[in-house]
Amino acid sequence: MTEDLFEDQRLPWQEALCPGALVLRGYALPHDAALLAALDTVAAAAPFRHMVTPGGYHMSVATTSCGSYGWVSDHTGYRYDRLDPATGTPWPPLPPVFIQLAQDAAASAGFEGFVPDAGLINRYVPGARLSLHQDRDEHDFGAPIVSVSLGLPAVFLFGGPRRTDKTVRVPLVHGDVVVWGGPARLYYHGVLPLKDGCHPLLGEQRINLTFRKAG
Ligand code: MD6
Ligand code: FE
Repeated sequence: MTEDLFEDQRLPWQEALCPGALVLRGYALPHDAALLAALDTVAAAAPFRHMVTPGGYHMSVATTSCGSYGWVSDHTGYRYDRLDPATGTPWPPLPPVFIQLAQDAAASAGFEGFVPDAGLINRYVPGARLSLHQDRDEHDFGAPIVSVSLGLPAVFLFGGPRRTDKTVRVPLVHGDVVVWGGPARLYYHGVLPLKDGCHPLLGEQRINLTFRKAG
């Protein structure tokens, strides 16, 4: 009966970070090949680039977007825009596999009826990091965010409503999904510098997909 010992550790496995924030371990694993194929299509139309922060720094993370709205940063600030500033054309559409995964993951976490209109894609190479921030450029904080980790593992820093709140370290690996909303929607979070490594599917990089309702 050894199976029973591990009954509650089979994937997918849910871990609550706090009310409103949930890690769905391995949730995206069955779809990783389809997600990566769709990612290639998006990145071919809207290439990854290192956005400039309002403070004038280039982000170590490279970004692109898909959907009706893309996330943009420049010297004037952060915003969502219907056009990709690199091409002057609309962002490529959200691939159906992205929409389905985002809806299903949100529903599993208790957020029924989530329909993303923005997919922000972050690419990390070893050393790249994301400093502590809130996601507050979206119009409707009632909608959750669904975040999918692919490739190299990373340590997600998860804090509270104030920048100075204590943070916990959450290791995220290929296939993990974080759903984030309700009372945690505006909590500070970030990603520690990515460690060296080589992932069998993605090589020396981590990809994070975040699905939002921006408009
Ligand atoms: C990342 N994620 O994991 C960065 N934001 O690469 C985020 O900044 C994030 O994972 C809001 C909700 C979930 C997230
Ligand atoms: Fe964020």
